[in-house]
Amino acid sequence: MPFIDLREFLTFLEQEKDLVRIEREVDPIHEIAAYIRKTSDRQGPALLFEHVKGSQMPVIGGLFAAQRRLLKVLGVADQRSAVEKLVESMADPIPSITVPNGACTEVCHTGSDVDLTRLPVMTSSEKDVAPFITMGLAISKDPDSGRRNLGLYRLQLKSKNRLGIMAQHLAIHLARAETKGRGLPIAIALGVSPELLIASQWKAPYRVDELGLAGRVLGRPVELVKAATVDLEVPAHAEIIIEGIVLPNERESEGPFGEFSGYYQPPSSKPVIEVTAITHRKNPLYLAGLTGMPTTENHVLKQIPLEATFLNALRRQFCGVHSVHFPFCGGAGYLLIVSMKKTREFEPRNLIATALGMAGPKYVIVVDEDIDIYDLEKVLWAVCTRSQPARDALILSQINGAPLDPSARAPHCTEAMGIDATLPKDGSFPEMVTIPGLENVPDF
Ligand SMILES: Cc1cc2nc3c(=O)[nH]c(=O)nc-3n(C[C@H](O)[C@H](O)[C@H](O)COP(=O)(O)O)c2cc1C
Ligand SMILES: [Mn+2]
Repeated sequence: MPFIDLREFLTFLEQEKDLVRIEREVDPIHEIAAYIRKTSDRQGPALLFEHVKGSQMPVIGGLFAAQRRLLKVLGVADQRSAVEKLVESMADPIPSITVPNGACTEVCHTGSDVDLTRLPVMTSSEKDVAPFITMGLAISKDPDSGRRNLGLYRLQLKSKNRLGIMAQHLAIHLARAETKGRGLPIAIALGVSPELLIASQWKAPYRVDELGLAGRVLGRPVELVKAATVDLEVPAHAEIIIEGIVLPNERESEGPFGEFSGYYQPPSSKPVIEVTAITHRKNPLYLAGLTGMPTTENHVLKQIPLEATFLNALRRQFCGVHSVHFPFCGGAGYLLIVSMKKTREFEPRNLIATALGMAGPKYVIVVDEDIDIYDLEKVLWAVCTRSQPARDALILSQINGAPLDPSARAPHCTEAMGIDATLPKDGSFPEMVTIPGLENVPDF
């Protein structure tokens, strides 16, 4: 079901009784995060905090604490259909359009009027160094080609007009701007429609504008307006826009921050944004997002787009790939399970090498088509009964792999392993046990 903006989605959730209003005043330091943790742990409703200490803005949290809300956005009944829908949509993008006016610029603060501390940015985990914006859609352009990129990158609140950032494709834009001795213009859209958040999690190839996928999921072009102080276009229906420049050749300590692995990421040197404007709707809502021990909305939001990314890429190489799954226990990133009908005996090993080459998963398990990849008991049963460690494991050392892996000895350097748990093609394997007539037993 398409939702043009966050508000439309919230109205829908309220009708569905899947949104709860919290009237009592809550503290953005840890208390909002604790509420979101609780709703995440029980697959509960989205939360609307009406009164937040120190700010006029209401806060939304736990929007994707339960997967059912993401499935509603995509208009499908289950995870498998959601993944297939995104794979189809990726092949058929609808480009965004620029319109003259948008609600996101109703109020405009620039220069000394910029004050990030007026936003109700939450501090999540106990040892987080500062409040972090986690659901900000970062928009930037390649300084050479002008091509746009979208990503959700955590932003550390440093002062009234300064943010730290930890980026992926945007980091390439920054490196290219720096070679020209320039900073990188950036716009961060807060409180965007759910389709935009989902599209941001597509790990599209570099140079591909993820807004095209958002348009396809929405069923119409995403509407953009010109930003106030930087040469970028921003989603017209966002609640809040932060504009600024990622400063060239400037790095500052960022972190610690409690990450999706379930561990704190220690401080390290990261780029810095100098904020030039904050624009917003007249009565803006602030969208918070919890990251931490699986399962949080971080994991729920990225899982299905990540599965679609890998299903799409692997199917291009291996026609027998049936489905893929990044379970939450692997932080929706470290462990990839693939089911396939292999066409040649050792094909799963090629698939493992390809998947590990995509710099994401640290463990890959390949099973036959008869295994339900969403059933981890069955997957591990296949591993235990259909594979031999020395024969069927494939280990790579020292690769640029799983991000923020707490067990890695150096940043961006991990080891990775795949297990081929498929049966031999020639049928030389004991038969699986079955009981005839099981389907005829009446309900009792
Ligand atoms: C809530 C949330 C927070 C995220 N925070 C970060 C982050 O701080 N840094 C990062 O590199 N990726 C983060 N991600 C993942 C990226 O947004 C995701 O991999 C995206 O596809 C990256 O886009 P890009 O490939 O265009 O850089 C986050 C994802 C979610 C759902
Ligand atoms: Mn990208």
